Amino acid sequence: MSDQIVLHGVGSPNVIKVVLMLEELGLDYRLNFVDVFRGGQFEGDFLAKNPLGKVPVLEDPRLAAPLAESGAILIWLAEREGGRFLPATQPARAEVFQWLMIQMANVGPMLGQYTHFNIVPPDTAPYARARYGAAAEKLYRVLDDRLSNHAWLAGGDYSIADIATQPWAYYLERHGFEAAEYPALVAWRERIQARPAAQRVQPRVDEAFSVASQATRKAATDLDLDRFFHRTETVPAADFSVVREM
Ligand SMILES: N[C@@H](CCC(=O)N[C@@H](CS)C(=O)NCC(=O)O)C(=O)O
Repeated sequence: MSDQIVLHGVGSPNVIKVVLMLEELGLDYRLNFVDVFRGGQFEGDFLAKNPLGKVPVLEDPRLAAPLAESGAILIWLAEREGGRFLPATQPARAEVFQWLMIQMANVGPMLGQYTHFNIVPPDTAPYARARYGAAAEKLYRVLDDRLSNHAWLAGGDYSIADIATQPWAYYLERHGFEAAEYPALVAWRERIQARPAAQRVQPRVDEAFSVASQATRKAATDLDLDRFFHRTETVPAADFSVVREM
């Protein structure tokens, strides 16, 4: 392992949150593109780093082994750097973990599913689309309510809970919701985006992932896309060709 931190990923929110954290901490790191649309996450080399076959994965010379799961990576980096963006004492620490886990267990999975069922043709799974749409709406509302009377998700200070959730907040409009109806969520999202560290994220992500990602998306075969979406023989066929143009 080299002595530089390496973050394996693509330009997705679960990866971007770690890039934001690395920038906030001012750490030296390199981004490595994993070709998820062509099955790079299922290759032996990558599965040895994360048996779940998902990005992000962090390789850090100070770790005994590659580390997967973006929430675990944020906690590791916070503690590695002496507790930055994570209070050392309770009960403030518990509140950060609560909002971090709301992101990991709810915001990410539910918004991710809604994104998926928005991509497939509408008649493929109307029930699933409605179900995850309702879940997404509830979560955007919970976040907006919380942020309407707290500057930061966990209350006191900007923390890894905010860092984990902010990249997901950009799905609000993409999911068809009116930004004006979620003013506190939008103001908080933009407040983070204005931070110098956040300003450095997109250029790094674009340089490392965007061109490569678009190229592999376009080149992905139907079989590649089936594997990416974990489609099985029991799931009805869908036309995923729209993904090539994303
Ligand atoms: N809970 C995981 C989720 C990671 C995840 O879903 N990663 C996606 C990209 S955002 C991925 O690797 N997808 C490829 C696949 O599932 O095959 C985390 O937060 O790190």
